[in-house]
Amino acid sequence: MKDSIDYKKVAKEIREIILETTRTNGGHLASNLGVVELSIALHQTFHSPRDKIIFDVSHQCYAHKILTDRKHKFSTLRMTHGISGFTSPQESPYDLFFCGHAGTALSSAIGMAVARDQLNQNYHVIAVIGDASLTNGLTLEALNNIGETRLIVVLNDNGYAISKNVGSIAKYLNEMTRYYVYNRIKNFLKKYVTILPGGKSFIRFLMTLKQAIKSLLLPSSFFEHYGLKYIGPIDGHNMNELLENLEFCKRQNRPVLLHVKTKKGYGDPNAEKSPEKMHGISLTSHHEQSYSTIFGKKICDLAKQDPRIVCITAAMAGGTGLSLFQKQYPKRFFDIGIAEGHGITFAAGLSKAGLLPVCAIYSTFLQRAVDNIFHDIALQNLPIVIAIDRAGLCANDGPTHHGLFDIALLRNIPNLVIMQPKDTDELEAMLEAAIEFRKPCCIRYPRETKIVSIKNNSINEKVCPKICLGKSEIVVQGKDICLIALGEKVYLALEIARKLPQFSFTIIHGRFVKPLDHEVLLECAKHHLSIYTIEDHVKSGGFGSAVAEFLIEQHLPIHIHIFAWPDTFIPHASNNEDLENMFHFTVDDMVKKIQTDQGCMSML
Ligand SMILES: Cc1ncc(C[n+]2csc(CCOP(=O)(O)OP(=O)(O)O)c2C)c(N)n1
Repeated sequence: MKDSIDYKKVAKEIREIILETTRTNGGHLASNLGVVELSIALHQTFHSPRDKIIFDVSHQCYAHKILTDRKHKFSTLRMTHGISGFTSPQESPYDLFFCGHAGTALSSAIGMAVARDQLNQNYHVIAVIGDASLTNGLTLEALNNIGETRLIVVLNDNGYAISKNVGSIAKYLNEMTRYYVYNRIKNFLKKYVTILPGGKSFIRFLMTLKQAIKSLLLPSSFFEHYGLKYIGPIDGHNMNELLENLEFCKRQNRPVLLHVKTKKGYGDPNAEKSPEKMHGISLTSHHEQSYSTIFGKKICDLAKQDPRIVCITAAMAGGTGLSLFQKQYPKRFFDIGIAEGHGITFAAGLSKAGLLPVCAIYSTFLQRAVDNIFHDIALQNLPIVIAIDRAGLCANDGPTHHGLFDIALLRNIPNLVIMQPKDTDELEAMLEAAIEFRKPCCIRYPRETKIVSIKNNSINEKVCPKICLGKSEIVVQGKDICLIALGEKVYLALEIARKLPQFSFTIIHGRFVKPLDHEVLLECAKHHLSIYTIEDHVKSGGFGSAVAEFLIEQHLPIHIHIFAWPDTFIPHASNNEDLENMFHFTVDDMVKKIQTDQGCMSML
């Protein structure tokens, strides 16, 4: 049956669908182009969903989706009510986990394989993991636990994370390509020498020498120390090699690792040439005024003045805007790989020894490092700046990528300072302040800005031009209703006030989640009937919740309402506006709520 399939044709068609869809919808292009043959071979060899194929990060699951009943829906990728850019069990029984963070595949695969054995079931468990995700701490912990569990690990080695893969494991994998030459020689001998007279016994002789030759020629296999049988490396674009080796893996009664070499972006000349740029195609292109770009430029300016400043990224130099710093200060720049926890604790060491570390990490990935922040930074009260990028909605990527939990995870940790700027000008001011505070400081800011920061248009510049620790900014002084907003939501508060001219509004930009501006909050509570807080974060444990906690202890007759995201996982969508409409989080929804509240209160 396999011989009758024109794999080249299938692969070509899949690549065309991926290219066309990512052109209009954005998404992970280069990683997906690289695993087309591998995905076809996996589905040809195994019987998913009976056999369990688990993708690490799962950003490389497009061919898998196309091959598993979602070809007709693929044009809706990452769109509102469309299919997800990651695996999603809600969407298909072929997708096992909601996944978007690196390093989870091996742990969950071991779990499933152990459960299968305990329940006396019989299916294959296959973890597909990239070379960069392999370096993740969680993966290494899982490797240490594989023992004799029967499972198959497919290592998709393209030499890249988003940028070039870093660290000793990357170097080691590179060295393993020597196996490639060895395998070629072995296969050649098997194929041609056996047909010669006496060839078979010559081969047998060679095979007895195999282990000796292997240990002489090749670096010892890292994976074999963990109990996995190492196979490869093989050419991940050669269907015969893939099918033959996956069949071999299937027959093994122990953990095996198949090392597959692929080319990121394979099949598209642009993506092959610039795999880093084409890792992800963004619809909202990274414009000059994005928070990440401004952060990158400002940190370079500050580094010019202070030679102690060093920057750390966990494999996200481009996304966080740190590429500029990397170029200007290569010796002061550290890409530590997909290792957020290590990055934070590494920063603690740098700080203790006299440097001024700035770590730029996406809100959702920082969740991995909460204990490191608690234990290694806050408890030590070390002066480190954590730039929390992508705080708030990240519409296209969905629940694994929205940055909606960082405040709740961090604001209960003593010593931390947490702030959010209302625009990119204020981000610059906050970075300067954070360096001056000499404390552990987090600055959260969103991916997208609706407000292009225009100098001289910064609201109420006179009131508090400087960022003072724990001081909010009074934008408008009124007397009926007080709106306290965090970050860009202050512009939304101004819009609410414009739509409700019958009320006199006080509008405050909170600036600090921690320490909170108790003085201003108290004044507001004393002189207004209602306080509304607005933030781009979940309600529980967020900024509004901090305001409410403080005010509840003041025993004042004040009505408080928190505008924030509900206690549920927010799905992906074409854009943030669709999600705001879906969850009634628009200006008009807030206006309506305030009108209803005030109407009710006036009847009392
Ligand atoms: C914990 C975590 N940190 C960062 C990321 C961002 N990220 C998405 S894909 C990727 C690179 C993954 O590289 P690799 O596993 O080698 O797969 P490839 O894209 O090269 O196929 C990174 C860093 C993430 N998904 N999860």
